[in-house]
Amino acid sequence: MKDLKAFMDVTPEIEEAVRAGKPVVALESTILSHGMPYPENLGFAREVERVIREQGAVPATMAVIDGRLKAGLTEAELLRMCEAKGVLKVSRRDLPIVVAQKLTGATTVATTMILSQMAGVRVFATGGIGGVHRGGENSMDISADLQELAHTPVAVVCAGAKMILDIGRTLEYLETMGVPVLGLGTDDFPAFYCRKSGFGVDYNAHTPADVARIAHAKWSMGLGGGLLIGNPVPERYAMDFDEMSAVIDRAMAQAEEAGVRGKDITPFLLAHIVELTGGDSLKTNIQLAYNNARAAAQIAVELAKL
Ligand code: PSU
Ligand code: MN
Repeated sequence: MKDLKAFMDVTPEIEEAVRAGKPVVALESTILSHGMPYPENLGFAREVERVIREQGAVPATMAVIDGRLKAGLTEAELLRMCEAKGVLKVSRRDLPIVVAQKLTGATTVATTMILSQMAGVRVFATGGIGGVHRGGENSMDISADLQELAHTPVAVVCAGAKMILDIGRTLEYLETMGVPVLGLGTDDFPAFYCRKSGFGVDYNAHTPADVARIAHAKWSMGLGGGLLIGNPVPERYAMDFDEMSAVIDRAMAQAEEAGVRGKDITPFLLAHIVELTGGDSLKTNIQLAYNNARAAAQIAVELAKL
């Protein structure tokens, strides 16, 4: 990456781990600033880092603070992301603006992948990815996350995609862009709150070691680009598919009524889904993200051996 030091601050711990080839796991900050309410997000932000350390990997939460790209946040910076006052949602197209204007923003999956590549981090844990929105064939609302997965060499562990998206078209798009979609111990691409979406993955990679070997093969051959790993929410935290479908339909009707568009759609829907489920969806969201952090750390540990 060009002139990394001019734009990015990597904590000494992360820099040292990357240099030594030790396992590091990236985390996004949009899930904090625009995906979960305060103060639950702060408890989550701390715990998810602990979960990664427990597996023997180093967490690297990404963000843009006063125009500086950050890999690894201080406690004060984490708090700032969680309070989310004036914190923008930063995808690829927003990055030059927040940097040049010295603004503060939370990184989406796409931007977290970019910052991961800059910092030399190859594995990233999130909750759900962006994708082709329902009605995307008309609105052309397709998250930049999908293009990033096509081009940026990071393995992204997620719990699938929410039913606010058109999961079938999201998977078709990923196929077109040449992104391997793996299940971690599952044949089904998960649907975030639920373990199954009704759509299959390309390949059931049964263990973190399998995922690491596949990622290593992809990058060793010079194929570049990312991989998407679907890791289903643990059974005891999973929600009922039909119930969640109804909730999501209602949230989408509310968005339509409020005339919400573009980058504000996802945060709007996430907040309304939490409200409509009386907070149950937040508990599931938090647990699936821990589950992904654990799996991502195990993949990073395996990758470090290759
Ligand atoms: N989906 C979720 N939770 C999230 C997001 C998506 O279930 O928090 C966030 C992620 O940061 C993702 C972004 O990268 O929203 C996608 O936004 P958009 O569709 O505007 O690209
Ligand atoms: Mn969009």
